[in-house]
Amino acid sequence: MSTETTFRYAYNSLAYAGEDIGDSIARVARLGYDAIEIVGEPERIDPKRVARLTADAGIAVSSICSIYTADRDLVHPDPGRRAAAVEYVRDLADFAAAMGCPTVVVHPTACMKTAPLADPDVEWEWAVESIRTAGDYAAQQGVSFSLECWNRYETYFLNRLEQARRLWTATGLTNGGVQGDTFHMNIEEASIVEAFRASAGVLQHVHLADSDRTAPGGALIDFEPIVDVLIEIGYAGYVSFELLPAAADPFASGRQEEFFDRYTERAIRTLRAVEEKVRTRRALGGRS
Ligand code: LER
Ligand code: MN
Repeated sequence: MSTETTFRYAYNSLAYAGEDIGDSIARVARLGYDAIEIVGEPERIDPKRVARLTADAGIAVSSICSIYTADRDLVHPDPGRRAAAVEYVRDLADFAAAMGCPTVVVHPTACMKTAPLADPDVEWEWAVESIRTAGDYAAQQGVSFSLECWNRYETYFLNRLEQARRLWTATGLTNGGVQGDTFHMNIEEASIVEAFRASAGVLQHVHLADSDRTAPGGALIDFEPIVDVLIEIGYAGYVSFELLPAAADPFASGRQEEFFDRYTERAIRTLRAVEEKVRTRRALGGRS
């Protein structure tokens, strides 16, 4: 019987607003994580320093949490603004490559843009074109994309994984796939488990948070069936905790003390216990 823990855990440093990245890396390493997710702001964060500090701490960079502000809209009707957004995502591919990071999170629109500015079919074609252009460049840097779905209060474009799979297929890209975030999935999917199951083979990245976006174990989501299906589909990417204080706009949620030591410790402790329980049950031939 094997109860070996094989998930690789990461913590998204977005929650550590205002902190020096050196302190964030030290915390994540000290609390037993395999990796840290880095905020996608190449002008503010020095990738060479992150590469050095993570190597010294014995952890990896799992992913880039891209920050899709209004001026980073891959489906904006203004071609100049679309091109600027593509440029941002290409810069993130360079940023990731400089840290040996495998994955850049991609979403077609600005966060908090909740209605289209053009015909939805035309926007879809712009999304395909923008993501393909940036994705071809990322492939040359050895970087993959994960198309993340967000809830309806943050976007009208890609709320459910089946939509992300369709868009991913339309791009024709092979460097990456789709991404589920349990906070968003809990609002939008009929079944989180079925959405992950249907994404077998194309699931590039996972964000975990409880229903209130705090550390798993404190609110409504049952993580056992989620862990079970991730094991069932052979998910081999990072399990990254994206925990944020309550706010409509996730990028304006600010800094709250529990998200530092307290939730960083609780998240990995809770998920490791769930993972061990599920793996043990599966090894004994039990069902969820
Ligand atoms: C980003 O990973 C995310 O989940 C969105 O809520 C935008 O921050
Ligand atoms: Mn997320």
